[in-house]
Amino acid sequence: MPPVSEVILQAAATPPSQLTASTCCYCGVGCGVLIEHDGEKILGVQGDPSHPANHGKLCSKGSTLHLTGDLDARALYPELRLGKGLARSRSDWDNALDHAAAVFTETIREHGPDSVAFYISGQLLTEDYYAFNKLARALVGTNNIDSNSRLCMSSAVVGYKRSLGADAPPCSYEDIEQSDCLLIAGSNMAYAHPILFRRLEAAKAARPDMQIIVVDPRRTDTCELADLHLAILPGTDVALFHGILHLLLWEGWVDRAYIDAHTEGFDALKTLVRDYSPAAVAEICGIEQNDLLRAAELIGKAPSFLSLWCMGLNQSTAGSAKNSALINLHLATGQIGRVGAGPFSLTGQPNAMGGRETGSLSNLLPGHREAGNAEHRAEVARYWGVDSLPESTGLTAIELFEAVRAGKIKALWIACTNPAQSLPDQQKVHEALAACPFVVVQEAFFTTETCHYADLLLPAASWGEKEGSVTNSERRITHVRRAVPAPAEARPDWAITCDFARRLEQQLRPGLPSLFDFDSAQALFEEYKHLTRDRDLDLSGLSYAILDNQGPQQWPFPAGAQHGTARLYENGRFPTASGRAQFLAEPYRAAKEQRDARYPLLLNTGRLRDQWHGMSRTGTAARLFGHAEEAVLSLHPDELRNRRLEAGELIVLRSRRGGLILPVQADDSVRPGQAYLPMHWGNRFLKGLGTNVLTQPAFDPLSKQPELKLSSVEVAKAELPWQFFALVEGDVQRRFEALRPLFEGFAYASLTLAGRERPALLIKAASAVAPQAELLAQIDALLGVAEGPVLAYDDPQRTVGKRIRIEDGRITSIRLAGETAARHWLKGLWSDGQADAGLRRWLLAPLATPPGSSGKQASKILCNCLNVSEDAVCAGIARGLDLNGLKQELKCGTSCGSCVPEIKRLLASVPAVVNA
Ligand SMILES: Nc1nc2c(c(=O)[nH]1)N[C@H]1C(S)=C(S)[C@@H](COP(=O)(O)OP(=O)(O)OC[C@H]3O[C@@H](n4cnc5c(=O)[nH]c(N)nc54)[C@H](O)[C@@H]3O)O[C@H]1N2
Ligand SMILES: Nc1nc2c(c(=O)[nH]1)N[C@H]1C(S)=C(S)[C@@H](COP(=O)(O)OP(=O)(O)OC[C@H]3O[C@@H](n4cnc5c(=O)[nH]c(N)nc54)[C@H](O)[C@@H]3O)O[C@H]1N2
Ligand code: SF4
Ligand SMILES: [Mo]
Repeated sequence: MPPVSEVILQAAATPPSQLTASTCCYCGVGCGVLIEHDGEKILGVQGDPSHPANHGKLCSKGSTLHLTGDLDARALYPELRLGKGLARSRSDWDNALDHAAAVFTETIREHGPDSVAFYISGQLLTEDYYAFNKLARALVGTNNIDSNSRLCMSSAVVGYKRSLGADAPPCSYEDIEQSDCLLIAGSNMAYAHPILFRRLEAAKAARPDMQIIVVDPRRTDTCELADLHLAILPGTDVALFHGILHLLLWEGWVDRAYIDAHTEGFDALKTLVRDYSPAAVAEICGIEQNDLLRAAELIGKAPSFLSLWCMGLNQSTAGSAKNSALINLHLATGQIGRVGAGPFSLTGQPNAMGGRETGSLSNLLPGHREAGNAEHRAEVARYWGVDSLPESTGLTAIELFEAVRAGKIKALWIACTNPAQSLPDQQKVHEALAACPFVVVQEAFFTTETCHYADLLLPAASWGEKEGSVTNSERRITHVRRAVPAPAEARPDWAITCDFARRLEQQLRPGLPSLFDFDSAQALFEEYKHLTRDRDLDLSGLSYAILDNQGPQQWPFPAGAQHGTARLYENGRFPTASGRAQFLAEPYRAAKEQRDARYPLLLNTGRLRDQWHGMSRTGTAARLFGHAEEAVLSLHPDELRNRRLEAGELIVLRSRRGGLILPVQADDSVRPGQAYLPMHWGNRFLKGLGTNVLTQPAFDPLSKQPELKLSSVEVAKAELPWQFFALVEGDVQRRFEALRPLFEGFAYASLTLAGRERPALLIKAASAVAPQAELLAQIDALLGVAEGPVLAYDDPQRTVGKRIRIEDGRITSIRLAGETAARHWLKGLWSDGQADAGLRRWLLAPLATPPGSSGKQASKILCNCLNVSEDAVCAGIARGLDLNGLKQELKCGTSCGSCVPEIKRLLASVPAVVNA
């Protein structure tokens, strides 16, 4: 601590901080944030009390936003590669965009407009999205523009459109709170939509009669709120929903009057579900018949019934069928268009909705129109003042990258997404990117796997640095405001896109008035909004001024409206040709890839609580690794036992498409026969091509959404006796960049961050034999253990070596080679800021484990806000504390609340000492 006078002086010298109301850039809940800044730098973040999504609350990710985004990881200047195999070098905007326009022009002239493609993102703002869409369709003349929403929401889009006639989630967040019965299917909202989950927790506490059913193959933290958890076998949801409808019919719990007045197609569905008897369904889904009956009864008897779903339904080769089978239940019971009722798809990314509205999937056009519909094309072409829009079908994400690999796409523009981490079947994606003649990557962080392939890297402004609008899961549009300028030469996405487009139109439409004469995000919004007029989403009555004066609004908000629309279909009329909702009668079809003798486990992938996707942003904050330190595969304890594996051992995880080496852990929330791996790992943080080297590119026939939740795999012990561990404090991003390439030669290498106030780089690696001494010397130099105040012990014969740097009485760097048993003890000493007296004695002796040390790993941090570990919580429980006691004594769970479900789970599983 500096002397008090200094603190005051410092405070007096810094300009007063300001607050700018904006949004969180992570999930689709769409929380409002107040960004605290000094006009230059972001200093802090608070929940916006006036925002209707979160009323002032933020989760563990939102509340740490100001700790992320290390400038050392940001893309700061345009960079251009002048030939394959050469390194990229710094360029300037004029050069960079002229070059891009020249390459695109040449490619389009030589190979036609469909030889170029745009792959964009649900994390762009609506205005960015609109600019890209106009660029691709009106100027280039291609429908090859797709977004990562193809991996995320496209099954829900198909579901809503087929069943209800338009792509519109009909509910509001209030409906979740007011519902009597909730079905949460394939959504781990405790991790993925935490603030909405907090709202649900509060609603359930206030009305304990509210019934919650969770459908998920895993026992997730979301199950902490469940009255009934159906741990169905992966991919069997359609059978489950048909089985429930079968029972609703049998018991007379359907709403005949609603069906007759407002729907079509019920008879065919009735015939279909006759075959879905409780016995058959229980067998297919791997659940108890009684649980199935109970689910049907809860739904059938509930005064109001609402369902929430996310990737467990959408990311499937049966994604469209799963969506429609679930919506069928709402139509059959008349549970839609009423308070507390309706089929409510949760959106993943902050502006997944905006992408759908502006038509940024290859098959869509702005204003919920269809690219395949001639009338829609003519309407949009007229509005844009071009002759026509392209007719040829655009490629969807998986097909698009396949076309890149096949050499059909010769210039690819990627913005705000990291396909070299997030698409399935990564081996092929990397091949595609390596083979593509010209790859442009518009990115905020240069560290992503995709940036490696960029021939042109364009630095984008990011959270807090850009203006525009976003739509959250409940159709609510918020004005995103800029707090600080973007660093160095980074620019807002819409500005990059429009600047490029203006250069391209000089080549492709010389002499004609510009289609991209926009000088602000607002100008784009104003043009875009009129394309929604008289469409189901009509938001033509909105403006930035209304959003500023009246706060965030839910569409539809037509011209002249006084307020937005909380709930759709209240009058039972649907935007279909007949005005009636459609029942869809599609049978359950098992996923093609199943367990077999060679690949006996089904791999499921999904989110961690504190990481976001490829971790370009969350992975810069050491604190966010406190909850999950590294990539680990979860297997049921029985599966470990069967394979004679110990928790913590390295394994080779293999699918038909590729393999990964990483440690395994025992986890009884995963059923035997299954495995779980977080989706976040790519080649940066874990050597190999990441989680998605294993996953399948098979996709749903209608939505083209890939099967990211189900791949068959096998697990075997990895024999890698030579082990390495290092931890080095300070300057983490630069050290990361310098050290990461040196670990290419190791079979296993994990590089993550650790610590809180003193962030450190944490490295674990292993190989069959010791590496060359020169490589180790290079690594040591970067770790700061090659010289200076370093304690060292080397046993070259056993290729064992230990080095520890001590400064000011504290450990600042650790390197263990050959043998790493002391790593937990040493990491503990580092974290406590000490250099134990026994350290020197231990170091100089050829002992593996330190004297008096348990060798036990420090437990994970449950409460990231107040730094409370799992061990501390377990000790509290053992002393007899309940949730309130733990909150009072340890303070855990009292800030953002993200850890409360996990604490409850521990309370249910750790025996308390009676009378302690
Ligand atoms: N912390 C965090 N939050 C996020 C994100 C993040 O990266 N990190 N990303 C955001 C985005 S873009 C998205 S799309 C959402 C995703 O939000 P969610 O979909 O809730 O998250 P996931 O963990 O991908 O998957 C949800 C659950 O589906 C289950 N599941 C797997 N297979 C099946 C099945 O066949 N049937 C059923 N019923 N369930 C199955 C998995 O076990 C998993 O628990 O999260 C958003 N929020
Ligand atoms: N195995 C498996 N794979 C999955 C999933 C899964 O559940 N399992 N989920 C899928 C889903 S639902 C999704 S949504 C995808 C997500 O996959 P991606 O879209 O690849 O995820 P992100 O890492 O969020 O990528 C966004 C990129 O944009 C950059 N960025 C941030 N802000 C800005 C900005 O303002 N402008 C620009 N230009 N760039 C910016 C970030 O640094 C980051 O690299 O992953 C999919 N992949
Ligand atoms: S729930 Fe968390 S991650 Fe999602 S928008 Fe709110 S603060 Fe951000
Ligand atoms: Mo997503």
